[in-house]
Amino acid sequence: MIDPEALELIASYPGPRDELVEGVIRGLESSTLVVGVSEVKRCPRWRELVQGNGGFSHQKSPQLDPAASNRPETMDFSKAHHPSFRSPPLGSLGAFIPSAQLASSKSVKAPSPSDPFFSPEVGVIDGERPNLSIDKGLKGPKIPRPEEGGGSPGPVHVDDPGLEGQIVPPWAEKLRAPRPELSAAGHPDVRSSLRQDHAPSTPAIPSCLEGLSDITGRSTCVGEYQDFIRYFRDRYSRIREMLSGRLNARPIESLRKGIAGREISIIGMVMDVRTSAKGNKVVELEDPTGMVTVIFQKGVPGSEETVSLVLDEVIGVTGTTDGKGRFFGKTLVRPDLQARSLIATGEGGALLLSDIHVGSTYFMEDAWDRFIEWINGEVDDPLGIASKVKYAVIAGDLVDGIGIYPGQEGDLSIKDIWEQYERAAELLNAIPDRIQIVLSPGNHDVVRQAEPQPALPEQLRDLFKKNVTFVGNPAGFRLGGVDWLVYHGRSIDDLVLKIPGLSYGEPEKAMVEMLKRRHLSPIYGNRVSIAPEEEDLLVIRRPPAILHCGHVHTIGMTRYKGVTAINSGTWQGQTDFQKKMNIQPTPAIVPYLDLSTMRARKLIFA
Ligand code: D5M
Ligand code: FE
Ligand code: ZN
Repeated sequence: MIDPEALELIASYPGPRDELVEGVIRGLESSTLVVGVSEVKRCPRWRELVQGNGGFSHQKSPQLDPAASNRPETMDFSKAHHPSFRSPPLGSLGAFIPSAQLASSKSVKAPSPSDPFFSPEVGVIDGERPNLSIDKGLKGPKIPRPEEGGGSPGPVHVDDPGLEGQIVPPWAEKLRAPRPELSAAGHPDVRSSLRQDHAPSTPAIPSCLEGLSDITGRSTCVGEYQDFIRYFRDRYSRIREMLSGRLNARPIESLRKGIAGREISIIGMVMDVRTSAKGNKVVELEDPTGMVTVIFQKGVPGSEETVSLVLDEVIGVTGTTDGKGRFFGKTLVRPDLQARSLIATGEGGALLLSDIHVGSTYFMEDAWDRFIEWINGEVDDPLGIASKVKYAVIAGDLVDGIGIYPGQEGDLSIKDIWEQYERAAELLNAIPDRIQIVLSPGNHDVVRQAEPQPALPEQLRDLFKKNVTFVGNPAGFRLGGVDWLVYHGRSIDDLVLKIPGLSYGEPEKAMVEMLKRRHLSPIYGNRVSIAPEEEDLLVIRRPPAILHCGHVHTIGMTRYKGVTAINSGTWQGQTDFQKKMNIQPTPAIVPYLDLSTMRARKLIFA
């Protein structure tokens, strides 16, 4: 991340700015999160030219242009913005291909410095995926890529019409584990991404959760180009498998003249979608054997489905080919779930939480205290819900983190990442021991940003009581007799942007779109950085009984084909940024799910 003032400073540099940027990056400590003014000013290039005290004797010092700082032009910061671009990986983590090499074989769009959500990832091709068929030497046409109020006593209960139908005991003991060194080697480095999971500090967790599926301790990718091909093929073949029960599809390379006019089916990944001048949808579809242009003519029954097509989703299409590389689509088939009223029921009550953002000045501590009083049975609870709660699942963003977006320091009441987790542990440890807590990370937590994310590192786990189980993001597991799929939900930002009819106010609709596509983050290369692991853990293999997300800070519940989909909102009040963006969070409302009936309620502590 770069401090805007540092960026201005760089923009005002009278010499070759790319050289300054390189110099600044070379001088960075591996633990640097934000490049600030001091990092720029201590660069020899800066000192030489601006302060005039030397550094590189081979260069003459031109005069400082007094107008330079007002120059409106922007500089190309794309390479320098990649923290790993110039610096070798830390430790002996094996082969590592910086994105420069990826860039040589494929056009790589480096993250824009103006995107506050830029995740400093290693080897993630941003905005473009490799062709599925790349190593077969098949060249398809070159396709450009487009791009509620309560208070004491007890919570207010609101039945949610979508599915059916608002509170600390003093610390028995303050948990003060010895504080580990915050070094690049031992501390979970939020800048490192693909390599972090290799660190011995994040071993697989001996979990008490049945059937746990997550990346923790299993990451193998190093971000090589071939990793990406393998990753997309895995995505393709898993979803193809789901579709092949509904379609008898042929490989795209077999669409020759001889079969022109006959109705046939294909299964491919969406490489491009555009609307032609005549209003037809033109979709470039790719499978491991080749690529074809699919045309869905306007007004043809079923063509409405095509408005929600997104890049990189895997679909089936039935239609006819002209044998010359064009395919006229009649039906679009998604790997959607089979209709069912309910996947399963279990036992006990569960609280769904997310986006607590401990350490943020906006964290709603009073509301959290009410929640804690309630769950500990210290206030009136007419429906007796508190005593029925056996589980609490947290879908990410436990803390606000540090260096997540420029200027975040001003929004932090706790500026030290370790202290944020200490405080978060205090808050969670006030939940009674009888409640099993499952904790999955989000983009504000101190694990790699690329998804799938591993569970919190071991040093942090020690802060929490034994009733907390740590899982990755996403994580599939069995709890209370039913299958859960927990995913923080960063892809909702992309889905809301790309699918007409979706909004931040109704995050459950975006979750339904995930289920229809059997993928938690179908669009590759926008907000979500995906690590090209051997298996695509973001594929929704078996329909879960519960899909639980967070991230967008708005509560939402629905049932879709038997799956209970819940977004658990937040505990963070509206931030200045969200005010500017007109994002209206619904803080301090907790979804309670009775697993024996799958009926949900909103408990309001705001
Ligand atoms: O994300 C909370 C929500 O707010 C999520 O929908 C993204 C949005 N958000 C928050 N900060 C930003 C910035 N700086 N740019 C764009 N969108 C943003 P969370 O993960 O809790 O920060
Ligand atoms: Fe959040
Ligand atoms: Zn988030």
